[in-house]
Amino acid sequence: MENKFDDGWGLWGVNPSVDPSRSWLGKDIEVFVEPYRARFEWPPDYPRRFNVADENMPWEIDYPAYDPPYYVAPAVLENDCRKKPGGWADPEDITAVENLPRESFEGTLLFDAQGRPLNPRGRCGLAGRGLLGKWGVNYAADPIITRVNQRFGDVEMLAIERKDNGQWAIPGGMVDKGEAVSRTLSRELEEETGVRLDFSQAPQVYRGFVDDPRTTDNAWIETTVKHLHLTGEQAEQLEMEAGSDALSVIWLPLTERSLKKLYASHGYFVACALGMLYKRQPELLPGKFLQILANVF
Ligand code: RP5
Repeated sequence: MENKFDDGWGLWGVNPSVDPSRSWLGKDIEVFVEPYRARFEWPPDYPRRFNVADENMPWEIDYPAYDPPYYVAPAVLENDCRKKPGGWADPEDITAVENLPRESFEGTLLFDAQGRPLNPRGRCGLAGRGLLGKWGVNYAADPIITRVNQRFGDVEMLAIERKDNGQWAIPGGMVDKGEAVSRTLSRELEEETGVRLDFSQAPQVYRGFVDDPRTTDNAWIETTVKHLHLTGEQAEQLEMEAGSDALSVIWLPLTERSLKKLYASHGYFVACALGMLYKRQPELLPGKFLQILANVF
């Protein structure tokens, strides 16, 4: 069997040598996110990551030569919740963090000798928190909204252009302290796109690690992804306006190329959401889109 990760999609259980029109339709879509961007990409203000070979990623592997740079962004230090009212970041001194989670969606967490949580996907070449506020898991929520463009027959998603790097993305964001995830999904969608939708009945696509370029050995993002597919009429009624972290908001036509260029793991999440939709209600997606899904899976 070929390496499942060759194309960067990180799909479990799909053998690309099998006729895809028969293979993925017969199986459950199991979403597994590989840490690739978390090891080989980083925002411009980060130091260069220490290069970690695949076999040295697991923390269980003894790796005495491992010497990642340490980085915490000034914005994180400035937003220390112990120093600034309403600050969104943990204190830099990890011993001052109250109720540090011992587990996450990924399971029971490991800790290093200084008590710092360790990334459940292993070493990724950078210590500290980088741009992430919380030590360990930083919870996010990702609302996927799709439609079929009535005029052209393309499947499209509601996408924002991120202010930090200009990439198209799902209009997701971080879960606030004590907030229910269905509330985060609606709140982030409205803040970033102006669109108001209820996610309490939306099917869940995924829950777990996101391959985000901000990831470090001691801070990472785990998300809950839910999907709403709208009729043409419902989509027409939405009033879109870019806000907060978005430069613009559009209905982005989904092609193999646009899916692969979405921020972090978002293209993979969107493909999985539509694959799952097709399995539930095949009549909702145009035949020409199935070729895109078949190529992805
Ligand atoms: C991504 O970061 C998650 O999937 C989510 O979409 C996003 C949250 O971060 P911000 O958009 O708040 O920066 O990896």
